[in-house]
Amino acid sequence: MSERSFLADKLRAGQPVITSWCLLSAPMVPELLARAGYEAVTLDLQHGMFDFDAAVDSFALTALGGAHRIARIPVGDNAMGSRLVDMGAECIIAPMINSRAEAEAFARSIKYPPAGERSWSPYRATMLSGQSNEEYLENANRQTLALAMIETREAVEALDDILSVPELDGIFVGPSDLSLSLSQGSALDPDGEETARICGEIAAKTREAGKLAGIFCLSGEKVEQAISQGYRLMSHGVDTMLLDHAARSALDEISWLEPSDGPKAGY
Ligand code: 3PY
Ligand code: MG
Repeated sequence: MSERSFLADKLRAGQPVITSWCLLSAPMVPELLARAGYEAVTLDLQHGMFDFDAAVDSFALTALGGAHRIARIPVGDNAMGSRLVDMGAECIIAPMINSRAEAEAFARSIKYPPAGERSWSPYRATMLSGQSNEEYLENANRQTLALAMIETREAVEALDDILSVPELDGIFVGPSDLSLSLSQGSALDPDGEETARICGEIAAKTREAGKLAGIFCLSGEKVEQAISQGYRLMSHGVDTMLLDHAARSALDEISWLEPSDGPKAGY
């Protein structure tokens, strides 16, 4: 991928994009995932182990590997979103957005005036995207995506309001938290029928509103289902799970070894 290829353009053109998902803070992991063929890499600063320095290095190596740069910020940490777009993130995913006010505050934190209040100094983003200051200023609000996570009953009920925020580019569904919220904490069922039905409705409303829809998936089957529902940005492949799976498969080749009965990496 050239420096001049932008995630926002692909998603707005309706192209499906698969992102791997990183919890480990070793910056070479995103590079390896990019080189292995993931078109985008998401650094998870909500549930992952990243500090800011590791995220900065990880974006640089993601770019070296030729993939698009996405980050999920901690809950309510809009200041972190602003810092990460300065460091070259092309898309920020904000978890647990439950109202129009939260969606608006988040989206405005990563858009320059008049759309928002992002403060100027994208010296790393310009380098990684191959743009001058002037080009970056002209393009940043369009090229830098703000996606609000829909992952509670409250958010589903407020979806029309959330989608009415002009500065918000789209949504990203968290099916695990959504299933927990829908069942009032009694069932973690990201792949359940009810969760899938609601995910379908969320995608339909989002597309009707002319916004982008993304969703967290853990399998190829879920990615296919998501695409058929209208989603275009799908996660697939969490670094810890990929490593766990690869290590077990590698050891399987040694015929005299007993397979490990240790707990598998989950999510
Ligand atoms: C969820 O499924 O709740 C997520 O946030 C995925 O990371
Ligand atoms: Mg979640």
